[in-house]
Amino acid sequence: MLHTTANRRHPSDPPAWRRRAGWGRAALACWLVLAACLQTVHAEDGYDLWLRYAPVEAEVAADYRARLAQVVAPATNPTQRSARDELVRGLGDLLGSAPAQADAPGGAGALLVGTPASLPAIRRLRLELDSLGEEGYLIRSVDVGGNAATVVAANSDTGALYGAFHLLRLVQARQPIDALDLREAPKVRLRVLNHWDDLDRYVERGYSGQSIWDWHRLPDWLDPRYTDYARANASIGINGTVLNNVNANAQILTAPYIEKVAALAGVMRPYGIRVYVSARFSAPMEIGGLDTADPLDPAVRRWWQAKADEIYARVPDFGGFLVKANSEGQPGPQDFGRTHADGANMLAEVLAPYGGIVMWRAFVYSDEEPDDRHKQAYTEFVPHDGEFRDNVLVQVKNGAIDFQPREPFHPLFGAMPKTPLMMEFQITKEYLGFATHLVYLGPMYEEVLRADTHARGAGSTVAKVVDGSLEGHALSGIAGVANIGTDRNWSGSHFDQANWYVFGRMAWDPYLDARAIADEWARMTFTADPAFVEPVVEMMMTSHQAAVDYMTPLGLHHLMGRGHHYGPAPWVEGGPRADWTSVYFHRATKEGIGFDRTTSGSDAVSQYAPPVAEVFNDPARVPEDFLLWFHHRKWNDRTASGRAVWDELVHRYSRGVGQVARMRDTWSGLDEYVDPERHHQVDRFLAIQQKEAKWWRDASIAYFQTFSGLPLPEGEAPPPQSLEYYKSLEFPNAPGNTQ
Ligand code: GCW
Repeated sequence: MLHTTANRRHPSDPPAWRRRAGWGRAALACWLVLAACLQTVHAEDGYDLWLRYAPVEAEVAADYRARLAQVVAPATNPTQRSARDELVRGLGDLLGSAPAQADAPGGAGALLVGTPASLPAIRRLRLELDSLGEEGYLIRSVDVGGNAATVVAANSDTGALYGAFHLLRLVQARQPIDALDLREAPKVRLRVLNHWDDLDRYVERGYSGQSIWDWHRLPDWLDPRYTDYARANASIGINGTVLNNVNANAQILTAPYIEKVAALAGVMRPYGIRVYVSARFSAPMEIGGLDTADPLDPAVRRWWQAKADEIYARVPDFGGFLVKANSEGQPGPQDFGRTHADGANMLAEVLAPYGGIVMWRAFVYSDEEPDDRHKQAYTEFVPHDGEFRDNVLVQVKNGAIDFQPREPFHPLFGAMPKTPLMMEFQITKEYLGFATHLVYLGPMYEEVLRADTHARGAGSTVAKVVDGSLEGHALSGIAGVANIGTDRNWSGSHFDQANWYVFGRMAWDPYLDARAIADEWARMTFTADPAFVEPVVEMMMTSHQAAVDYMTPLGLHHLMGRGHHYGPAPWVEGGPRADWTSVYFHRATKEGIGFDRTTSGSDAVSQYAPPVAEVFNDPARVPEDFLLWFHHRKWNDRTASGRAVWDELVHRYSRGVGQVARMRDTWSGLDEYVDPERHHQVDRFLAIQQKEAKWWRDASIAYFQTFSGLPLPEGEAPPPQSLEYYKSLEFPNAPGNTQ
């Protein structure tokens, strides 16, 4: 429940962003006004993310100040210092004056933060902490010597740091803190960002500037941004980062780069974050002078062992390797006649003594086998279930094709019970409008995590596969391809910060609710005023379906421009491989449209457990969002709405465009709650999105109509340009393309 006073607002009050800054409130002390003035000098540029710590309304600030008057938190090591500094800074900014700091609680309103080992006052409370594990924490309202106090307790300093961020979140979201009894422990062990960042600072599929890693100036120059990156990640529980692109450069494994990696590890360590690198499988040949990278060759194994020893000598808590092997031209064990298991196990063996792990990607598809690309990862990996060492995770994209706007869950989930499967989500929006389209990914992540694999009967959700609970794996992980760059707002757009945020929150707990996360994010990032939060959350929650509708409705997929993936290009055909064309995926003819993956088609459905396969195989039962993913339908076949396939397709394209228009309206009516800088940019980006949504609709309809030969349903506007016009558009400099 919210503090009721927090959001009370009189129509004649100044706008929320001004009130927050303290303008015009005569009751405030002079120094506060001064501080507020200074604050307005610094434009809102999004740099502070959800850690903005904007002042809470004066009427509630007093309550919070009374309850959090004094921070009692040891600071004898860097992690403890991070927690204490964050609390002092956060509470100070939120509540208008920094809390007192003390070694032991005294008087009312003490906030105890630490572990039984770090703080005697916590030890004396005899809290039950065992079940919280290494990284969990509890937050509780307690009585200390007859005074009301709050305790944030954990078994480790990192757990206490996570608890400190949680407490700040409560204040930021204006939650009551007088009767707290919260226990939190992450459900997934490895919560990792994957940066597709090259060593020259180019970011593959990056839409927010250059790589934040300034490799050239490392290790001597540590950009303060690295610390803010670590803080932001720790605040949502992310505990690992893979620094470089999976299309890896072996240079990262050379001595000078290991020094640079070590420097970054030093910044991340106090925040509970381990660093990992993407390893190029052929590195022993490229930088080691060997003439093979065969994983069973003793010299190759010795080379990797020496490399692991070298890395751990510099980075004792190094996380391990991420590997993209035998995929899209990357080298791998198959080049030497070996299997994925041979390759992964060789690396796992050299890391095991140090506690390192291997994240081996299952995003593979062969150029020799012209089988439905949907099926290839399953075909290649399932036979190796049980062969991987116990410090290997197989990292599987959420769907079988490639981060499309919407995909059914990957059939590998539930199909490799003996292997921990790590989820790979994409946070950067390669196929979802880059950074300009407002698309909140929470509903998409939620849909995949809640999907039922039926691997062990009903209720075997993807979340249970991923968190290890379905098969009892201790090792578990979720990875997200980062959307972070040098742009001042980190993610290229203000609303893409929400995707970084929701990724972290769901990696911590894959059962969380996308709407609830949007709500807490909006409160922290903009304002807790419900008149703002409610419409914004609604807009965020509808945004994913809107994008699916205007780009790839009814289960269509992979129709973006070749290479850069910007804009509609359902006409793409020819070139080096069939499955790099759009026509391969939509299969439109005069008769109908869609990829037949039923038992009478490519039979990809049979890779799912029977109850799932039956549903996907049946055009009357398959969720309509996946109709053309699994079925080739005639243009005049009826859909659930009663409309013919052609009419439904057009209807959905237009529905998506209409939804973006509503999002724009919503946002433009919220200017009084948001600072002008951020409001303006979101407004302009929504205008771009609306233009591009319409482009998607028009170009797609113009193209598919050449097959269906059918008129547009009544009331539908024809595309304003010819198909030739849409086909003629070229974007050689679209961002993020592979170099
Ligand atoms: O989605 C595709 C991207 C590639 C990427 C690949 C992968 C890093 O277009 O840019 O390469 O997936 O996931 O390996």
